[in-house]
Amino acid sequence: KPSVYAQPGTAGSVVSYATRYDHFIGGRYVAPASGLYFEDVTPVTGRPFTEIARGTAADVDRAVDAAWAAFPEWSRTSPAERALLLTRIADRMEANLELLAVAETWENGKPVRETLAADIPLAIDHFRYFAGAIRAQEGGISELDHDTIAYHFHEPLGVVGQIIPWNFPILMATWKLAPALAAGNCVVLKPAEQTPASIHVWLDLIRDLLPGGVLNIVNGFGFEAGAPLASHPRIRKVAFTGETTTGRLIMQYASENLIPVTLELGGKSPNIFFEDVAAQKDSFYDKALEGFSFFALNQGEVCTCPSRALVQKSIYDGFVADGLERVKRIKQGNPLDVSTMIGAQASNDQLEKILSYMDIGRQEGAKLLTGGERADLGGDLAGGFYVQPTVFEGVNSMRIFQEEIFGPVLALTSFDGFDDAIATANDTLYGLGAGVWSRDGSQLYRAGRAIEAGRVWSNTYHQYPAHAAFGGYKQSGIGRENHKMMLDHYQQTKNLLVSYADGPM
Ligand code: TXE
Repeated sequence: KPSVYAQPGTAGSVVSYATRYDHFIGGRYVAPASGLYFEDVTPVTGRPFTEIARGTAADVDRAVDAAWAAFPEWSRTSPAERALLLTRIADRMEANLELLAVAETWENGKPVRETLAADIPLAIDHFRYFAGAIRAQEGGISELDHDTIAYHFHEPLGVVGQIIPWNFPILMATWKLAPALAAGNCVVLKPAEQTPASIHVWLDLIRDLLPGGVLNIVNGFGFEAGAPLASHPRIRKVAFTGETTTGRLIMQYASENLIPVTLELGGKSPNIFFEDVAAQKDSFYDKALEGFSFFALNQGEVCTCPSRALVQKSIYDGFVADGLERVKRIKQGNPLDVSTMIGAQASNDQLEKILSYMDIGRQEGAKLLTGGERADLGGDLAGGFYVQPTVFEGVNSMRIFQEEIFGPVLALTSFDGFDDAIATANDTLYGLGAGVWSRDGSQLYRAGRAIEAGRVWSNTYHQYPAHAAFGGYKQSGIGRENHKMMLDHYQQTKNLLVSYADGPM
């Protein structure tokens, strides 16, 4: 394997993007009704590399029609057939791991060492997991009396709308598509306008496996293509991942049609380090320091980013000094270099948002411990969207502790004891993720139960297996993703109540 992958469009690259991507509707590429396209920019260099169809309500309409046309046949395929198809998608992806990993890195700016080891393998496993889950799913019967039976069947919802963000384009598409397709639905998916192209690279690899109309992709912007999809009167459910304020709008649209929503929204996850972590400077201590530095993973563009670190006062100075050493060792550079640990932010807008939060932190009196600037990597990367891993020390009432920054910016504070830690951890509008670090199993358990968040990692962080439920408490969302329980969000229950008796009712 190369130590640095060649840039798409240059000699030796494993990826060649098309110069233009249309919508994918009814099994083929379709030009946008508006005739308009927009530029897709790589965060690696800040330069445009392809054009994308700019979707509008007319394109969404067409995609919803195509999806309904495919639904009768698709919904009657057996679970075994659908499972086989998902497995074939997974196999195709596995055989093209480097292609997908480089495409994702070029599109999003994240390091190729992560797309190779995490994003794409997790996406592959997701298809395999839901292939197994749908095979293993069973309905139920209730015997009402000797001759009367209530059968419970799982039925697909129909055509579902899915709107995804830009922080893990292929993985977020997979999280939404695998359970929806496994359950027998047809889908209209809208990628984020910042990162549509890698999804099309994926689509080109697998599209011959799917019957036309089962999966439709309409590209475009939130208000132009996302809103017409989420508010379309002929979709039966909308699944969304993105900002909390957009989630509110999605729910409003869905309320007009009285359809279910699943929302995976923002976070401000606490990462709590109890004093016994530092009882010895051993491999566990080292693991905890790694957990401390994980706020910079994926450039901090993770809804569960451990963006608030809470360190017990008795170990604060030593632990933070060691933690900062660790942060300074995070290697920043060309995302296509396999040794790079932090790459580029996904868009210029996101870069500017992060820099403005750094100013906010300074203005509200937080103390800058490291970073705090845009990273200038020079050469070809000079125009890319790079930010230094940054740590601010302050108090939980500050805006940088309360608002989602979605960048490699850590807000660090201390706590006295258990109750103080939990109160600070829960002092947030959000409740998506959390981390707890301790050598005391009972303390971990009590903290895990007391924190108001859908996922609490104990002595680990940032693991996303397909079979662990993921989703938010409070303003971090509604419903869950991953785990076989996700099938419930894409199915409805049909009860058939049958009398087999010949006699009177
Ligand atoms: O999100 P949006 P943005 C957070 C993060 C980030 C901020 C803004 O803090 O800085 O949100 O990012 C589509 N109807 N997260 O502006 O707008 C949009 O086209 C229908 C956290 O990109 O929510 C895109 O496909 N769709 C998050 C998707 O929604 C609409 C991941 C997400 O975009 C729409 C991303 C509308 N009215 C951002 N408006 C996480 N929880 O992982 C936008 N969209």
